[in-house]
Amino acid sequence: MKKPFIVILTGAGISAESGLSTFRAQNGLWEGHDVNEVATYEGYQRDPIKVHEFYNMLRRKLNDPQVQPNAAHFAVAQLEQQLGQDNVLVVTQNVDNLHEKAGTTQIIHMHGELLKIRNEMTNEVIFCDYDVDYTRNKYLRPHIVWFGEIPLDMSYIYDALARADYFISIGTSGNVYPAAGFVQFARQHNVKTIELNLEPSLGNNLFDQKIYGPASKVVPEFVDTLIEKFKK
Ligand code: BV8
Repeated sequence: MKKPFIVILTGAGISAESGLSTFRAQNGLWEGHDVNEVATYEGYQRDPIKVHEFYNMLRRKLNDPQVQPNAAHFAVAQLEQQLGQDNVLVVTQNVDNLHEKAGTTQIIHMHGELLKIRNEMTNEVIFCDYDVDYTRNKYLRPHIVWFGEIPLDMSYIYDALARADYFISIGTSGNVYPAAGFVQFARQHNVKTIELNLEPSLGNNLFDQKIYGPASKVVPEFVDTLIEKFKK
């Protein structure tokens, strides 16, 4: 059987069981932090040191040895291994590196990465797993897509969605665009759409199939059914 091309969109929910806060949960990430202060370019211009402190804190948390990929990340990586690198693309809204630590190689961080900083003058992107000291170099900003900024690799993502056989959305609430619009775009291209989440997302009515429960349980189960179906 011809192997399908699968695009997987992930959000904070897939990393929740790895100990990373989601955004809108009670003690969510934005809790206590004004999004406009720490996740907009205007906020960065107003107080770059506060913004660097926020991302230095997130980076330190991500570097905590306790924070490791969970069964959902490993299942997604296994799907790539089983179906092949040309048949699975992960598009993540997450800025953590847990997909890569689980073995995923075909991945786009559409909202940037915590372990990277960018030189605003040269646009050079640099690996960074340490606290950034803004006073030493004023041109280094977090390589993160803030609200009002254009997400990364959008045309590549839309091309992939248009030719996909399956669109699987995992651990996202469907609040933030353009990611929240991918399911509608996929439907317009006759792509089979599946939602795996703890609870119905804002766009849940747009999905052909919905499975609710913790990612570490529902994602491995769903991946097993896909591998079974296409291994022949
Ligand atoms: C842009 C980086 C122009 C920072 C982030 C149309 C309509 C309305 C508004 C807009 C629109 N178009 C644009 C906008 C404005 C804005 C936007 O969407 N605002 C919202 C708030 C209304 N969008 C933008 O500004 C974007 N830029 O539009 O540019 C453009 C666009 C296209 C082409 C050309 C030009 C840029 C947005 C990116 C901002 N940066 N992150 C950082 O991370 O520090 S967004 C950030 O928030 C995340 O990356 C993610 O995208 C979002 C959080 O959402 P989720 O990941 O879904 O997390 P959440 O907590 O909400 O939900 C978690 C889910 O998991 C829940 O459903 C929960 O039930 C589930 N869950 C929890 N535990 C588990 C679980 N599921 C399974 N298992 C579990 N254990």
